Amino acid sequence: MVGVSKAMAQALIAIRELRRMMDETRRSMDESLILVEQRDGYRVLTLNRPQRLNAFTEPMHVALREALAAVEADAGCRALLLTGAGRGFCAGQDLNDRLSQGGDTAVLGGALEAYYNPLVRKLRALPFPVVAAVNGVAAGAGCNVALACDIVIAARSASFIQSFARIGLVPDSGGTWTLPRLVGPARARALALLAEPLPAETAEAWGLIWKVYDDATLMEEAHKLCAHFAAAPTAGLALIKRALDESWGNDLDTQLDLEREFQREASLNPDYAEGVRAFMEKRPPRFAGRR
Ligand code: T3D
Repeated sequence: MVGVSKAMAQALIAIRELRRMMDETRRSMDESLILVEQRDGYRVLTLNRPQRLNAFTEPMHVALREALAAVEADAGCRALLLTGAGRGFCAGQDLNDRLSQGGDTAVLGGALEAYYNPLVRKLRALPFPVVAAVNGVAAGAGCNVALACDIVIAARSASFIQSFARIGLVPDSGGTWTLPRLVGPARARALALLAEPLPAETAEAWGLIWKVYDDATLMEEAHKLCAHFAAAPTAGLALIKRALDESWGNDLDTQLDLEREFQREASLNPDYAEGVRAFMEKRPPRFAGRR
């Protein structure tokens, strides 16, 4: 009798544990770390950990990597919009994952190799424009991931912080490459060494980002940009991205050769013929956007 009731108690505990695990799985499925929205010709990816200002965790990196792979594999996708849920864009690495219960920190480098560097490389290499709509604070790697996008627009209330120096780290996710190229060496050094927040309006005035919009209109403007790109000559835009990126490592002579080759490639795409015909016929072009 005693044996039977012990077995029943164990079974009840096992059922309760199973229920708890199922609830947890359901909850984590409901709380997608990356929200994906399909629009006509483009996709919106929203970083979704608003309670932590969308700071990166390993599961969020994995979800973002999968979402980006799906975007790239979709031949009908001609632009990408990246933004953040809640009041922040992204606060960089989640520092909760960098402090053990005993108070120790780990030696870094692994997450850059596994996640941040491939993410920046992917954003640069996607064969269509990537728009970042910076809806709030963008700090640490969150700032530099935004700056890796092709067109960065921001809410007037947003700010950009190279917060690394505040915790004894070095700007990563391309920051040491991007910053001096966008704002020049003097401003890049001050931003990286002082780690002060740069208001969105100053970021625009300095050429760190493309444009600032009132908070209430940011997303509307971001969607307008993406809708424009979704009707643009996509293959040509991909070549523009590559040509501008490759220019940093080339002298003028090499770049002129590259432009000749890219122009040849662009002219073989039907969108070029459509563009010229539409101009001659005084009508708007209808680009197929094959890539
Ligand atoms: O492998 C590697 O680690 C290398 C890769 C490194 C890449 C990096 O990004 S290193 C840099 C990491 N990021 C930071 O150092 C930024 C830390 N955050 C902040 O300095 C501030 O939160 C902000 C300036 C971004 C915003 O300030 P504020 O006052 O608007 O908001 P808050 O109250 O500080 O933050 C709101 C909540 O989000 C708060 O949680 P609570 O108190 O309400 O429970 C805060 O702790 C949390 N939060 C913000 N940023 C992070 C974070 N939690 C964990 N990690 C964060 N990065």
